[in-house]
Amino acid sequence: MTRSNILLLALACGVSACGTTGKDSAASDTQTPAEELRQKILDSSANGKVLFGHHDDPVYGHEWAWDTGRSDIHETVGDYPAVMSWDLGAIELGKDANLDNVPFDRMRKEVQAQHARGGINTFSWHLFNPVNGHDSWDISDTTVVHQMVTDPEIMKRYDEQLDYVAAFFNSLTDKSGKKIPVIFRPWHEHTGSWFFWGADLCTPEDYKALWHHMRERMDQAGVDNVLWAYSPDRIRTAEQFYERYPGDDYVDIVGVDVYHFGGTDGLDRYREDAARSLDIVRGIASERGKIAAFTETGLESVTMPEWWTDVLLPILREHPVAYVVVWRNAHDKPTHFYAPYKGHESEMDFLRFYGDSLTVFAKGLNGEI
Ligand code: BMA
Repeated sequence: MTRSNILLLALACGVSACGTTGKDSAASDTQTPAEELRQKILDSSANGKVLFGHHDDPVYGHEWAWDTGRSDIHETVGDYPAVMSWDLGAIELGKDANLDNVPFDRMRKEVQAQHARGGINTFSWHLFNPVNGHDSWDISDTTVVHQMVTDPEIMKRYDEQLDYVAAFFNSLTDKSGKKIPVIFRPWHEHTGSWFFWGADLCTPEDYKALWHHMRERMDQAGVDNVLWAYSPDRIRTAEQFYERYPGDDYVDIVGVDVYHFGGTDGLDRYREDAARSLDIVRGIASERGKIAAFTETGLESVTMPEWWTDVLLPILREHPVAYVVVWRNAHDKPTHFYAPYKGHESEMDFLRFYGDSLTVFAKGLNGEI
């Protein structure tokens, strides 16, 4: 464990997490499911470990889809990711499957399986907006968020959307009927302007109101199994991070999304942006008693065969956070993948990444929380 990790843990315990959740895991009887998950992640981070995550890992991968028991990561290293990432987009329309066609029933089963193997689940939400029904990437109407937090009719529709999300989280139970704790990371990458909730699309006040309203509605619906993650796209300063921060009462995890674009040419920029962004969230996490995370990253098609140990691992070693998530391996877009698969040219390097003492996959997390 590095000195900065020890400091991080000491501050985290001093400020809130250990203060509200009991001094150690022995107090788990009195913890809510979310508090148990928080403690589990803090313990792992205090041990100097970084949990590895992958989006939609066990439901499809590079050139396969919907089989059960498959996973590109498992087929590469013989282990599942410690963190499974999912997306709820389209649940708000009452659909049976999300925007990438993952059935919600299947997602629930995989969340239960991941929980049973000791792993963690995190959710993003690429929703269809409640104003004109267009997808998250439609930025043609700059009034959507404002309407969602001020127009009574649109607010009612937003509430109905939130009720679908709440019902899903409430339906996540283990075999004994106990709620499964998960991470929810709504309104992500809002420092960019490619989603309808992005920086140029709404004011900081309206953005924060989205969060506040969401949280009230979820609390009213009895959702007590969620850790809330706030995750801008790459950031330059702490001020930029705080500009739209909904407040300590609304956030458990402070993260950041930074992708590696442009292969070798974009390497320096990626290293600099990732290092700076991670240091900002690490500093904020330690000041405020939050968990720090690398909530999304990756190099599309993993075009550098040693990307895992040459690029990502050194970043994680020098700027450690609780977990890192790489995006999906699409089954229907041959170049849209961020993790290796059996036979990919970065497979051997990913095995080294897997074997490094810094990284943790599902087998490194023992049993149910
Ligand atoms: C994006 C891409 C899209 C996908 C969306 C939600 O980054 O992977 O193809 O629909 O995420 O998962």
